Amino acid sequence: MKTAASYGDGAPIAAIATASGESALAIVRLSGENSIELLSRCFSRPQTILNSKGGACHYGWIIDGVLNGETNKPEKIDETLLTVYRAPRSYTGEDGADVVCHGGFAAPAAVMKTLLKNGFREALRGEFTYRAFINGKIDLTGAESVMEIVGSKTDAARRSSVRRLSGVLQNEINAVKALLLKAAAEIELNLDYSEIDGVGLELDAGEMSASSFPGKKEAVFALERLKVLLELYETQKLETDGALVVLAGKPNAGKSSLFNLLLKEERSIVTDVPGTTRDWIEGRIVIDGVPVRLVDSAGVHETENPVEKIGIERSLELMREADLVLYVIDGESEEASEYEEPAGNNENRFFLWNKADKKPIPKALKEKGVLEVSAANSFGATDLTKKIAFFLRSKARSGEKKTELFFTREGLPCPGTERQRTLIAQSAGSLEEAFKAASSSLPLDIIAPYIRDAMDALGEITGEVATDDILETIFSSFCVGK
Ligand SMILES: Nc1nc2c(ncn2[C@@H]2O[C@H](COP(=O)(O)OP(=O)(O)OP(=O)(O)O)[C@@H](O)[C@H]2O)c(=O)[nH]1
Ligand SMILES: [Mg+2]
Repeated sequence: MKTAASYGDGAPIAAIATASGESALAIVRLSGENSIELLSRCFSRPQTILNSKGGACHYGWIIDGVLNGETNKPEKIDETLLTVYRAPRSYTGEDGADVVCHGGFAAPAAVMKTLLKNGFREALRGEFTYRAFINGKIDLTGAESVMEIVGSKTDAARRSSVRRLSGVLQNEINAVKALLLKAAAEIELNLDYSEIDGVGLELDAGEMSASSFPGKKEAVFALERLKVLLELYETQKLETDGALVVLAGKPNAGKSSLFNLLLKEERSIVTDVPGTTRDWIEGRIVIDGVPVRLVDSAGVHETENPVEKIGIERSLELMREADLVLYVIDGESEEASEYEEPAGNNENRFFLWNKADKKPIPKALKEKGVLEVSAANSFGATDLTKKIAFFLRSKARSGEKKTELFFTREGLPCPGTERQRTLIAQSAGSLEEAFKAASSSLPLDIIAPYIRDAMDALGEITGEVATDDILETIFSSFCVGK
């Protein structure tokens, strides 16, 4: 793999920016030093683009062998419309162009081949965005949001990424950093004074409680804001990835029947043979506005059958991962009324008494909160979906602040990637360490580095503090042409 340094070499690069496949049009993108001059060597109207001031569209043909010294008869490659950009007014901040040619497999590939012949090299993954970042056109949160937009599977995900592209997260991170900078400055000031005349610390200590320190007010506020970002991330994850809801229980309980009922389609095989579902199957639904990955799993029971065993292992694993387990009890079975609560976390679990059409739920179980349903005639389904949605919503807003925020957060900052979340958590962790040190009455020169660490972690989010390895990791996960 190439290192980040090769991303930044400024060389003229080109890439097909659209997905391969039959389509009306495709875009071949190019950027870098001298790129317009190189392009003019294989364009039917070279002077037009050489004279172009940028931001303008030009019609012409990509031609192979016009000015590149080849003796072969020039060959028309494709009819194009291209937009020329002049630095710094371009996506990358460099000279460049977007060549719109015909779509499909052959035309863009031929245009690309011609460009490579004329001095361009193939762009690395994410290299255009990398250059935009290096040239100060975009910060790291913006760069990452570009890939998030490309990868968005729901409209909610797209909206959230667009907010980050508009700099909403960057602004919030910078605002928190500014608070910490103020805190750090106050600490430094006190450190300096205490060095000069030896009174700074004693004076402050006299004025403040034991756990206080200069700049603490700002640091506390900063931590609060970081915590909100972390909470919003969890909420957004639910909104974009969907919550994992797993149907589990003994064989024949009616898991697959309930799965089909909730999905409103006959996806999972239903028979009266226990052990019908061997492997788990997933379907996507939206329950009262909450996106859900609904999973039907193999019934859990004692077995020697190696195939069933694997399926059961997977069921148990899914139950552990799930945001919510719908544990289905076969109401018709003998042992139903004295069902045993399966081991594990009961907080994330609803018990469903299925086949209520055959046998109503015993009062004792109803009082314990077991829900009565019938996959056969949809009894209890509306109540169940409401309860699922309510549960998932409450789970997502573990903090009280989220109550009003959930699903009404247009414009609110929110981390979009695991990298950003980890760094925010790291920053918050450093601040908590600073408070701990303060409450142990440790001196300011012990507290100060924690505040600086917290700032550095935030700087890494926006890319202010970022090494080549970090950049390489981020940009190499992009697609070519982006
Ligand atoms: N009367 C009645 N029968 C039901 C109901 N739900 C499921 N059944 C029947 O119960 C049997 C088992 O249903 P499934 O949905 O395949 O059960 P499962 O839990 O997926 O079973 P496994 O995949 O074997 O673990 C089938 O014959 C269904 O028609 C219900 O609400 N009422
Ligand atoms: Mg089944």
